[in-house]
Amino acid sequence: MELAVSSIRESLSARAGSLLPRQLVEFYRLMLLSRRVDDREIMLKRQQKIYFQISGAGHEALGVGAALAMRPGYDWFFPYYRDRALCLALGYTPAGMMLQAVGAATDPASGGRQMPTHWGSTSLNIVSLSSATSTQLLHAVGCAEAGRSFSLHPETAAKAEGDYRAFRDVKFHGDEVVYASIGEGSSSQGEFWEAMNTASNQKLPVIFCVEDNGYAISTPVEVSMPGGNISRLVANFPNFHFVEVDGTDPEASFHAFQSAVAHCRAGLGPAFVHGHCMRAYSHSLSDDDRLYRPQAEREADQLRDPLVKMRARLLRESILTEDELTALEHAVEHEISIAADHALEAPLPKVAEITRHVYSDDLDPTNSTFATEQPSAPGSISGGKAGRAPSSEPRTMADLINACLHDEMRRDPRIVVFGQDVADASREAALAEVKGKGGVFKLTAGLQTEFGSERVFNSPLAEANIVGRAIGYALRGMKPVVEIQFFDYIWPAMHQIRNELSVMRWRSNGQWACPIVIRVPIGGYLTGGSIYHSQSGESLFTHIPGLRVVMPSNALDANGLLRTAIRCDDPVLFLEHKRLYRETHDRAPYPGPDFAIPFGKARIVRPGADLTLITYGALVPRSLQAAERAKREHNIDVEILDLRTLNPYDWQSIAASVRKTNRVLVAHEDMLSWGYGAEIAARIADELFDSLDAPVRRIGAMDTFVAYQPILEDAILPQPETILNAIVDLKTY
Ligand SMILES: Cc1ncc(C[n+]2csc(CCOP(=O)(O)OP(=O)(O)O)c2C)c(N)n1
Ligand SMILES: [Mg+2]
Repeated sequence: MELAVSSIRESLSARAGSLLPRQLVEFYRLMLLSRRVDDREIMLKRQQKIYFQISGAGHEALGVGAALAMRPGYDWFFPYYRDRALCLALGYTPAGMMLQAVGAATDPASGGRQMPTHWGSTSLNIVSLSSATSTQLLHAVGCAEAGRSFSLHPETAAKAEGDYRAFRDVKFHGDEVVYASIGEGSSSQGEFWEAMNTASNQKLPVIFCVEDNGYAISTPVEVSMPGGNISRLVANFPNFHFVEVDGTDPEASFHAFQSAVAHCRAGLGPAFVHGHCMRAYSHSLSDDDRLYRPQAEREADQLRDPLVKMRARLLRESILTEDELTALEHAVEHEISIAADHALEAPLPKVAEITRHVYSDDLDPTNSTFATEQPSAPGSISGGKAGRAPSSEPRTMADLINACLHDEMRRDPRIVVFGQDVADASREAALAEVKGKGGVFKLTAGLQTEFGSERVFNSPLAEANIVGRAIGYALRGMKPVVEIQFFDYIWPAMHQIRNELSVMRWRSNGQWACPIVIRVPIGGYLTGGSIYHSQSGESLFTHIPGLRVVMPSNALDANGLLRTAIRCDDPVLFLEHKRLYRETHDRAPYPGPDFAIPFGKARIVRPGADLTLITYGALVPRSLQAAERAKREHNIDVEILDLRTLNPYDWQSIAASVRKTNRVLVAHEDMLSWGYGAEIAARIADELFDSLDAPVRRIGAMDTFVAYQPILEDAILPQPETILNAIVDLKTY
């Protein structure tokens, strides 16, 4: 069967005219295969043997046309749930689809973790998709950018030991094309426009396919789209090749994609294929379109059913007889029956393996690979020619983060840095006259000047664009280290972080991963930062499985933890407290280019016997002030633990300290209720109850926003005085 598809693809690519009779038959067979897999799934759903069904019925001609114009395992695919016919024509098997429908352990895309139609195949370059509409378009853009980068610098694809590169295979050809599809309703998502912007601007070889069936569930196209025609709205994007086509016509669809592929492969820019399809069934089996579509409208739509039209054509043009069609249909049914029977008997996923692939199995950032915690001796030069000597002069957190970025970019050519205003100057010529910006906090200063504009560049002002593209880069094996300018503006990227970045490895059962680093300035105590430049909110991210969350409190830790974050194989949210960037008390000498600190290892900032104070970030220096006063004024000896990484966190050190002191206070800058401390306090109460001589206390900001006027900010955020009072209260409980 696979042979038939590849031979038709080769014979098709050689010709531009109308399809030969045998090619039309193969086209029809693939369309029919798709429809009949849907029909079988519908039957199985009605028999309660599968748990969800959504069909590709009505989209088959466009899908097969796209697949036959492209190259499986060579080009890249970011399809959506209606692309059953596309996937089958690329070589995905009905058996693979059925295995996903029943939720089998051997489901090739997700091992029983995702709904049916959430395809994924590493050999076919079909990237695992989520249910979220349009998110994958930004991944497609990043994927195309990574392909371009590898083809310009093939040496960067080389494997390397000691970091994520050992586990990330790289494939590239130089002229591969990236396909990404959505329904017309999904073009209302901002991510659609963000992806179109970058693909256009960068002339990337991405084919955007909009499969227009006139409805988004029950919402007709004119409700969400001005004028009701997406082609008209996108027509002015530069560098695009545009085609609007009857997506129920196999030949027209195939030729539309042939021209789109030719434009992209030639490096002329992206393409936009707008296919007018129809919905042969309701949106999904959970929907009944008779509730919102009049009968006459539904009947008119059925006349455009591509399967019905194609069958009639094969008969009309005497390409196949009725008997031959029946034989073909029987063969397809037979293939599907075998696939369904096989799926219904397939082994189910093991409950014991539920948490497998939340994080990388290959590289554990808590392990000794990263335990080079001793700074190199000053004067010794490690890291080769490019390495820099450790120095004894103390440097700020901002300096040592910047130094780590320089070191790692020298060491690993797959690193790219992008975000808002992170370049020294986008207009390179200006650098002859000006110093360069390098980030609003200057953390990326000098990177573009040293590593060039291909590796360090400004993004558009769109946070989902930054994280979504980074995911695409990382899927191809690159290492984006991106910046979100302020934590307060991370929310447009939250959808990408929560629904794509953190879940990619788990939902694909370990087949796809996107280990990027997101650096984010966070926190208050700035005086005047107010609501949109001083917020915290780390617990919203520690609540996300699959995402590592790091928050250093001093220059040395920031340097060593950022190095681990960059080398590791999991996505990392790296929270940098703005107030600590240039403090003098947290400075440290530059520790050399190989200094790394494992995740999940707390630091004892101050040993003590009477009370354990668990904290992190800007509350570390404030806690230290409070502890010194507690000793001086009340003779209370406080032990301070700086967690440094919030996920994973160092339970062993917490437990050891609490067992010693029997009293514990958790202090953080973020709001108290549902804050990070709630989890730590609950676990201590649960597992260390017998060691406690007093209740577990918490300190956090008031449950409100950070205000502009300093007297308000001071009252809202925890102060050393607040911590001191809690220490005294707890000791005398
Ligand atoms: C971000 C997001 N919001 C809402 C949904 C729920 N949803 C699933 S499909 C769909 C309609 C999509 O319509 P369209 O893009 O036209 O594609 P079609 O299903 O018609 O092919 C909606 C609202 C979702 N999956 N993702
Ligand atoms: Mg639609």
